Amino acid sequence: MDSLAKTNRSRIFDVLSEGLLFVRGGESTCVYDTDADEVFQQEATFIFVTDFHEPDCFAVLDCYDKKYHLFVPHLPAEYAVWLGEIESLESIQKRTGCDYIHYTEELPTFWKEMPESKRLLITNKFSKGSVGEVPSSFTMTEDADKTIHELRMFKTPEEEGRILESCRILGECFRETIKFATPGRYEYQVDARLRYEGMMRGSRFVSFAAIPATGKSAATLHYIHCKKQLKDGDMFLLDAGVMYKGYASDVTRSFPVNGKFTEKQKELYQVVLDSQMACIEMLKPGVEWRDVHAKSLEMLTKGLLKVGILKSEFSLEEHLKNHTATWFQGHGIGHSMGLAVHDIGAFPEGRGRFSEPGYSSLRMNRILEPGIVVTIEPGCYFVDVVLNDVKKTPEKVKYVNFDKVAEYSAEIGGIRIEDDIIITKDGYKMLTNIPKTVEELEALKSE
Ligand SMILES: [Mn+2]
Repeated sequence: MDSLAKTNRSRIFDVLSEGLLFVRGGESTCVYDTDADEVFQQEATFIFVTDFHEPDCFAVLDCYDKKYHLFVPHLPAEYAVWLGEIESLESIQKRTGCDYIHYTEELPTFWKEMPESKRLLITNKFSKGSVGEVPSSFTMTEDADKTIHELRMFKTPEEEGRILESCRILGECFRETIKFATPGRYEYQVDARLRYEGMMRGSRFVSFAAIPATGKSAATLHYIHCKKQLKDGDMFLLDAGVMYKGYASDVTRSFPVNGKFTEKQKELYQVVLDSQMACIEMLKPGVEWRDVHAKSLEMLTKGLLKVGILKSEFSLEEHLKNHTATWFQGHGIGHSMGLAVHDIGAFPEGRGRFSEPGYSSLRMNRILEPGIVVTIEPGCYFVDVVLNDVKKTPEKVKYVNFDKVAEYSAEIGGIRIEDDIIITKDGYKMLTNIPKTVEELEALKSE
């Protein structure tokens, strides 16, 4: 085991000088009301603290003495028959580097024997229900979330390494899957191909249910139904990610299933790509996340004015003031990413969600700093329910040329382009490297 969790624990000890930090691991589960085991995936914060990927465990970090206690289940003998060899406590201790190892059944005694001077118990929301019976002399807080969210936001070199590997694997998955997504296949088969390619490269899990959307399906932002057949002429939107040792990646590519962009597809694709490039270029420490989002709306407005979907009889400023671009890009510019694909810590103390129009869908409210990993994912979609509302609203309808909307939406459901990026001391570093320009995608499709 590498030093990832050890580094994280010492970061926690640097912040918390007192208290017992209790973290609950993920639980083994069965499929609904059956005895069929589900595939176990470890809980994110537990990975952060322990990097131990077995179910039904707890960790206690003794911040007074900077010691790490690991609690593992006392497995019955028959486990060995049905599920495999039971690892000895010595072996687990060696493997995890924990200072002390216990069975989970010993937790009540552990609390009871804790000296009076060490009776501050800190948990997070996820863990608090599992602390068991704690003597009344303990003080309990749920402050752990605050501390852990903030630490998880800033990636250590070890964490960056894992995310980079996750992104590298995903790049290979995308290359194979984009080639595979041809007319006649089904959306769920595209999903299957991506999972296959990931597993073959060591990614046992995806980082979220993939969005493999052909034609009109791509107008649904989190489309996961996966039932439709790919037709010649369709644009395809593939938003997917894999996990590598607990760390996520998350990429979107949009491409024609027959391998050749039409003129209209190419034009609108370029609008989204220009927006993405402009947003990426502004990434550096000190930049407000909301300003990156504002840039994407500005770029989309300019692009839609150029292709004629937004009416140029109104000025750029007037379009921006009326948020006309948000009728075509209803989501935020991206999100933080790490152990979770939408990583926690995006709203630090004193900074909540935005309420003003055009900004309420943002998944983060922070100033960028080195070590933060973000996705940049502008898009442009023709969403019937949104556009029908625009059509019915006199103060909105005047800004949009619906003949143009009809022309473009006949060939495009939606386009999104997404990459993963880490903020560095003086700018940013791309973590993903997957064909993206019209030329690159057409060349890949013709391989
Ligand atoms: Mn994303």
